[in-house]
Amino acid sequence: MKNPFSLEGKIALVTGASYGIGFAIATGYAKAGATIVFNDIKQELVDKGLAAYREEGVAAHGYVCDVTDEAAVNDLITTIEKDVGVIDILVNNAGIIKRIPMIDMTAEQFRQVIDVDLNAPFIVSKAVIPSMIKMGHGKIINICSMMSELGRETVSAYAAAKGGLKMLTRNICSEYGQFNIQCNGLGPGYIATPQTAPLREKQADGSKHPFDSFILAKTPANRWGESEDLVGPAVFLASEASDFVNGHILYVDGGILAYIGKQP
Ligand code: NAP
Ligand code: GCO
Repeated sequence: MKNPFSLEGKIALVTGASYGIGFAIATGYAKAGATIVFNDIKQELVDKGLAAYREEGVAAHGYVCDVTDEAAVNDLITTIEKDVGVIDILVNNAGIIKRIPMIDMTAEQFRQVIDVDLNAPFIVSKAVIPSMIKMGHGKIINICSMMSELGRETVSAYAAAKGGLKMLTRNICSEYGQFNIQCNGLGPGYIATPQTAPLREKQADGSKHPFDSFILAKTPANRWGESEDLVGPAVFLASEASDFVNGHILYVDGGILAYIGKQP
């Protein structure tokens, strides 16, 4: 029986994947047999990413592209199709967060987060779907969040974007499932990456950051996630093993969404 989790012969584009969650997912895809393509917003990051992939034995293809720029994204997809081949798997991973109380956040700051975290997945998905339709298959995985389901102080723009990304995921499923395109979300819990580093910084007296203790109390696994915790679920959603899974948000959160939290 063919391994249903194999990605042999597939081309995967992971956006914003020079490091962090995107890098871990792309590396896992390479180990499952896929050819890896990634982009980042700066050449120096792409170069660092290429070196990091080489250290993992992965001969990745890296491109500079701001995912919020539709013309640049369309050029990127055309270039990838010429240089590497048609994209079978898209992971909309690139993302930013601004932690600012809503009434102190400017409309421009709000728009910047929506632009990267919601508009860009629309732009990149729109650019790859026509070729997926021609191929007769495709996988789109949107990196959602606990904030696709929950709010918290200071992350209004991010939660609005990630909530919208959940529904964009379901709508791509609804509109393109008939072409054998599966679009699902992957919802990480709290993962130790540069994006959450400010929430884990040791205090001046050497004690844990209060948010660090808070997340441990909210997580049955009693630990922060690692990017590697996401690789298996991401391979599943990119593989033939999930061909009848569509419009689903797969939360990889150590149990946070199921748990009221440890009594202080
Ligand atoms: P990260 O460490 O901040 O990495 C984000 C990546 O996206 C960086 O490489 C960044 O490049 C890139 N990026 C940002 N804006 C871009 C743009 N306009 N065009 C192209 N690339 C861009 O974040 P992460 O923790 O790995 O998170 C990756 C994804 O997972 C994000 O969508 C995030 O919202 C989501 N997520 C994270 C967690 C967590 O706990 N870490 C949990 C749930 C969901 P630059 O360095 O140049 O900005
Ligand atoms: C925050 C964190 C979260 C995580 C992630 C949780 O400030 O609350 O950054 O938003 O990044 O999205 O799933």
